[in-house]
Amino acid sequence: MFRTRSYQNGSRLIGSLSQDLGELVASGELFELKGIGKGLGSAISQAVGEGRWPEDWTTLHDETPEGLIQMLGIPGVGPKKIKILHDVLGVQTIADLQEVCVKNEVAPMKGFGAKSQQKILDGIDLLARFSERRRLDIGLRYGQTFLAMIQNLVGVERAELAGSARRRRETIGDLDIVAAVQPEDVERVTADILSLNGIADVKGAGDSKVSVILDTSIFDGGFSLGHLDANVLDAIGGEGYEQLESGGTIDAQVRLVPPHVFAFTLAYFTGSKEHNIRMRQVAQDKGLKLNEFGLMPETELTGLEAAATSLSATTESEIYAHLGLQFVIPELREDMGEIEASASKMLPELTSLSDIRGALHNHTTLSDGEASLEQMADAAQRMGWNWLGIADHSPTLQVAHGASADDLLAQHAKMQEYNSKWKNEGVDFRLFSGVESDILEDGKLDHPDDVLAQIDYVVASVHAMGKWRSRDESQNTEDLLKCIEHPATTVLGHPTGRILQGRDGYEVDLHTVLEHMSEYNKSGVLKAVELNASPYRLDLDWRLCKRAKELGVPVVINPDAHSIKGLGDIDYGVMIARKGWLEREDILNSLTAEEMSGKLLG
Ligand code: DGT
Ligand code: CA
Ligand code: CA
Ligand code: ZN
Repeated sequence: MFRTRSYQNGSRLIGSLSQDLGELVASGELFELKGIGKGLGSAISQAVGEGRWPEDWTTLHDETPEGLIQMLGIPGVGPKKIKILHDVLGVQTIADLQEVCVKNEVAPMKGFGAKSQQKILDGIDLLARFSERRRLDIGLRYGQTFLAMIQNLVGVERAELAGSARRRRETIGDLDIVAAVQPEDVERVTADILSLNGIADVKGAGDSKVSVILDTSIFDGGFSLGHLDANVLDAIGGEGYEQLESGGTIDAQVRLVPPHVFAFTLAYFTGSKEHNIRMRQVAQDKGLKLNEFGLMPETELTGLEAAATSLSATTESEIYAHLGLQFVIPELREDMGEIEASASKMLPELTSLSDIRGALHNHTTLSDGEASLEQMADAAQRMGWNWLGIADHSPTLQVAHGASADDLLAQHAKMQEYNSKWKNEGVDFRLFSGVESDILEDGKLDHPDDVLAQIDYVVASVHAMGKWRSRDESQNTEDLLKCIEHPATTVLGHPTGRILQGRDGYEVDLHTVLEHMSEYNKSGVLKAVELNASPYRLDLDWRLCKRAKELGVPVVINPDAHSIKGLGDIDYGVMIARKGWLEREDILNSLTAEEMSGKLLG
């Protein structure tokens, strides 16, 4: 049984080789590689030489039920356990396994127990959630890597990411790529795509469409999740998640079309479906037909033949212009009012990364961050920011080493010193000292008022998820309202507590919460809502960003960085802010240090 491990190691080793495998076999050097034993080495030699694996291997593979192989994907379940479950309980599929766990038949078995049974159930849950969709950050990493490879192929004139990845949805079902290829090159480009790195399986190819499954080998072996805060790691299923993620896959479809229809195909497969339906109506009202091949007068012809009668467009802008519409950026194509705004030339001028001058919710080693105050400040300056807010955890959150009042105030004093120093040196940068306070019973904050009054601001957020998720919406909403009423509360942090692909947030009526915050802002008291930029959260949801804007509640995009690298998550926050219609003046991040200081300190 221990052979499984050595085979897995061998497989990883072969996958990461830079030398030609054929040469290694021919020269016998293969056997000198660390981790390639006699049995594995001769099997590989046979496969390379004769094009087939040893017969006992293929027989074993053929005779092993598919379900047992799929079970290997469940975190914490290895071949040894699978064999026992199969031999003793007759388990053949993941569904079988779930059933025997629910019936409590696994726990009493030798070597398992109640804890292990629960872990298997959690693992099945995680696998199911995870195989449906991927988070935006992961989807984009795959998408941009695969796209760059395709753009590099000879015969590909243009290629773009389409679908939900291009629209920057918070999770991605599958990747869609559109490539402009001359008809005579389609066959060769198709073959070249199929021979690219990172393709774990081919679902279909031909007829101008290639469907594949990508796995992490597309990243040349380099794949890590970076630092995760304890809370998030726990919510996504603990350590097992990293194993899943690094073995994860995503489906991708590439459509090869003649260059003159590229813009139409790109627009079609960018979607959303709802946006497309509205676009087709606009076209129809003008007596035109819009589809993935073109924009043409009603005709008997179909497909590419009909496209011969299409109005011409080499960019999407031209398609919108033909319909009397302003160009709609992909993030807004969700039928959330963008067609109407476009028709009346009232589309927002969306914010972008270059507007960002700082953020208010970040951690240091004072609580569960990896970097010191000095390292975080230095990184923010190098990013071109003019200010940085530090909001370490409060004492109640013990898993995150919440800081005591004394330590908090000491850090505050240190920040004041740095600020004076920078001021004297003429450096346009300053630190703001806050705290990420847990929201406690009855919406109370986690430090005495006199402590909170000494620092610059409070990000109030819920971390006792178990409790909040077990309560009803009205109770949670009421506690949030009370918390907002506290004079020290400036920012409502990750307002629902959701972890994408991990767990739902607690029930809360955010419309009421935002309306409450709106009243304060109308009377000149700053109450801002966070758009947590961690790709695990992206909370405030983009659908509500627009509502916050309408109500005049400022949004602050916060990376919630737990390391220097974590500051980079601001990118995902900006993507979602754009998707949520936010402009420069809707976000606190665009303020100068001076303006921010005025807002926080009066
Ligand atoms: P996903 O993959 O679930 O994250 O979401 P999308 O938006 O990428 O959806 P997908 O991959 O099924 O299709 C890509 C785009 O193709 C979609 O956004 C709009 C377009 N599309 C697909 N099917 C239809 C359809 O039946 N009608 C219309 N109007 N458009 C469609
Ligand atoms: Ca898709
Ligand atoms: Ca698709
Ligand atoms: Zn935080």
